[in-house]
Amino acid sequence: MKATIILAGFAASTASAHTIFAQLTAGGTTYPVSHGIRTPSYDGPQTDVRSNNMACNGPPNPTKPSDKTIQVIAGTNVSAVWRHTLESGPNDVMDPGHKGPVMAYLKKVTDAKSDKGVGDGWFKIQEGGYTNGKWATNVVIDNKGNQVIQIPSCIANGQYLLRAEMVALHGARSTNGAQLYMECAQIEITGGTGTATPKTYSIPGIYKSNDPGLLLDIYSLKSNFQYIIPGPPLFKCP
Ligand SMILES: [Cu+2]
Repeated sequence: MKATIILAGFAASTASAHTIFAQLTAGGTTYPVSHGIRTPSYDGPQTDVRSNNMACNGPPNPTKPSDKTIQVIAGTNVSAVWRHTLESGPNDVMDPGHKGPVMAYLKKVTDAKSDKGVGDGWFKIQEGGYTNGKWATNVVIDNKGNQVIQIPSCIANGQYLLRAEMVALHGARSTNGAQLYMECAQIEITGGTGTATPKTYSIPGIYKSNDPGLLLDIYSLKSNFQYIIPGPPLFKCP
């Protein structure tokens, strides 16, 4: 009886409350929904970490291109703003039962508006996992959907894709049960010193379906549990 109730709860939350990186705040401006971001009209996850759609989302979620690029100053904080749907407000970010890590990546590109993002070139610039009993997704939900990301001061100027990602682990006890949500924003970074050359990684390729951070039962955590955030190490300016 108890199991039936729990399963019914999962079904309800997975059907109704996924999430989308819908808009970007940079330089004190919150740009309109879908401005400079390839947003989908449906908020479903990607679940196959080997798929090219891991880079900037895609089928079965229909994503739309944007002809905008957002100016970002190196060394400043931007916010990826997450919403349940493209019409949702700050109190409807994602079902709080969607618990997991939060990450952000950059890729330097020639043309941010057309680059598909698939393949090498990515480096991780922000991450949150499980700290003091709280998942990073819940930190974003409690922060009205704002994922705060510091753009490194030491990277080169130019066009980049900014890939923001939230992962929900409620179904992650089985392979490919983790739900990964990501969109790519098209940005132009200025003010960077260009003194660092980050080591880069391929998407797909950064995750494996059996990564300890993607294949685990979050409902039976030991008291000394240490979550291992998936993906490459965090890039930091020297
Ligand atoms: Cu969901």
